[in-house]
Amino acid sequence: MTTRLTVAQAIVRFLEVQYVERDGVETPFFAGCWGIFGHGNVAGVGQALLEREHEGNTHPGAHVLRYHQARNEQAMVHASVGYARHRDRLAAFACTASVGPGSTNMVTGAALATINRIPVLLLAGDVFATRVSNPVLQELEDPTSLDVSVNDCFKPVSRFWDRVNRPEQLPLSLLAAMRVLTDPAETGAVTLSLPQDVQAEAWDWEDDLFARRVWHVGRQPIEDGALSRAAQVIRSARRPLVVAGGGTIYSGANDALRAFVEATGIPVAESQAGKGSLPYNHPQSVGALGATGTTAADALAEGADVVIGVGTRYSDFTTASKTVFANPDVRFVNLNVMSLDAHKLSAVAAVGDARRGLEQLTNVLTGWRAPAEHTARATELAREWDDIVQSSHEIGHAPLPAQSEVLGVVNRVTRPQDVVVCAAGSMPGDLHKMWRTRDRKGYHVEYGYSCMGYEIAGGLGVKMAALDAGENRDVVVMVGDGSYLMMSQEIVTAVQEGIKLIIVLVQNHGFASIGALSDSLGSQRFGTSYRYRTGTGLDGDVLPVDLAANAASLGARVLQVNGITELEKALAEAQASDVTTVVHVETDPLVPAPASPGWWDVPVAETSVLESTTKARTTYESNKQRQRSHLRPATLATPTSTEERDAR
Ligand SMILES: Cc1ncc(C[n+]2csc(CCOP(=O)(O)OP(=O)(O)O)c2C)c(N)n1
Ligand SMILES: [Mg+2]
Repeated sequence: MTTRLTVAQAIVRFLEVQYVERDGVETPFFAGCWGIFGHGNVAGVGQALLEREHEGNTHPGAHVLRYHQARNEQAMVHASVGYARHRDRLAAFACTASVGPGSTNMVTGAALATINRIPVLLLAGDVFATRVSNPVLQELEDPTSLDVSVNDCFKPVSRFWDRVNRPEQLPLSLLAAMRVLTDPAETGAVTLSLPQDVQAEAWDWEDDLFARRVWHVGRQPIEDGALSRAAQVIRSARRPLVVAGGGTIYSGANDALRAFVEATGIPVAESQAGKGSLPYNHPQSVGALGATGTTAADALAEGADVVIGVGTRYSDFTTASKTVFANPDVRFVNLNVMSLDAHKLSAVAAVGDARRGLEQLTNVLTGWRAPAEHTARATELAREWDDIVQSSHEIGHAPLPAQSEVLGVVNRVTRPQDVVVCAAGSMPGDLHKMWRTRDRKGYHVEYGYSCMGYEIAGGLGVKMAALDAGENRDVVVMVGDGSYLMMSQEIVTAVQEGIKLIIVLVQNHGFASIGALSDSLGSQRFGTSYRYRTGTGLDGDVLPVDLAANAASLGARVLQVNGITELEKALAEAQASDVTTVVHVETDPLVPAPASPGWWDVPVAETSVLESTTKARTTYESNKQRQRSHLRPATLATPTSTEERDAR
């Protein structure tokens, strides 16, 4: 049996019947389709979505791919990523865009999705396959080939990329796309490039293409050999440390992690994506690791002899650019579903699902514990850091509050299950160090791509995910003025969809983060604050921008506050309200958060006429000395005895 449909209609039908199953629970994979229409998709995928909406209206309850309108294609990919991350990658969105700029606007979103290992399906409009009308509006004309279009830009940022030039190609492309999207080790952006003529072309499709299809997300165990190598290294440890990454959370391994560390006494440090793996007040939780690390986590990493990475990709922020693991005999055991990550830092590679793998490790290590004084020291160090955090909430800076005070209030007044969302600027580092996470999904900072502009769009996706999952959570987006100016237009989408966000807009007139970085690197905060041009550069008064008025003009309710007491009142109002509310607060950009001992490798000019730069270069060179390559295979016996190591 066959059904005659266009390529676009067939895609929509197919997406509607894709399901995932994990741990026996089956759910639809696609939550809907974001789209902005132009000539590259309006009569193709656009027409197909319209037809299905019509179907849904005439047959209420029909399972149709719901369409959502966005303001910007990059933002709709961000919203999709926010959604899929909150749903632990078991549900995702498709995004349809027009040919040319509509599609290339999604490239940044694709990179963000792939780097964070979050699924999103991009249906990128492309130029005619038949080429008769060439060059079409917005077509790139490559003099060397007629087979190249701007959509080739998606190749390095997609985990699967295909161009569907003929209808017959579609079934295999769709199946390949689904396999990658639902594979936890391979997932990321998947791009199907769809020539505008092919989208509208009809074909007689085998009905089997539209059969309900379930993609099974298994829990791959660590194979026996790797498990015993991992156990052997861990048993040799006297100062072990777990580094929990995003994979711990996506796998739902939180309870398994807790059981593993409670049985072994090993403390847990967290990457940005892994924050929330353990609640902040668990006695073995030592918080953020690395360049934005807590004094507790970084001190434990410094002395660690065995580091157990769980679901982490060991970004430079996590390893403090490979300075944080300073013990010359440190060895790594990496539990990761992705072989690439499992093998990093010359580790014993334990390829497998985080939850299943932690259960196996708990089992094989039965009876073994880290020295009690090590566990006790971790608890003590974490308590010391928490005292530092508490005082940073209470500094009473005037006339403008410090950012740490703002974060303190937001953290205190939100409920454990509420989600804080952030991505770029000075807040991600401050949140990583200081946010007291009480729920496994309570902390959502996009720090794989750290993309300015993710915040509001991503937060919208998180809230949609929470609503779809029937969860009662407020989503609190923390956004700086720089990020806000880059991408705030999805406030309109939130208003349109009747979705409530709480957006805390922190006005500090420029890039506090890069300003501080620039200062520390001898670049004198050049180009990092928003100031009028004078005869000497961009160093005049602050600009007269009114972001509160801007947010109000987009349809949000806006509460403008002065100081911490008003902020607390406004947050209570926002919590009680059921509409998207922007709380606008001005802070002093020059008050730093409590310092992290971690370093971050940002190269400084080797030669310069500026004294600030040459001084910074000297510091840079001495920090470079601390960098480690971690080349020694973890399975080699350590060259020094435990006693010698302890004496160090
Ligand atoms: C799209 C993008 N461009 C540039 C950067 C580099 N960058 C990181 S933070 C930042 C400034 C952010 O400013 P703001 O949102 O006001 O936050 P603040 O630093 O003031 O806390 C810049 C330019 C980035 N991360 N993303
Ligand atoms: Mg700013």
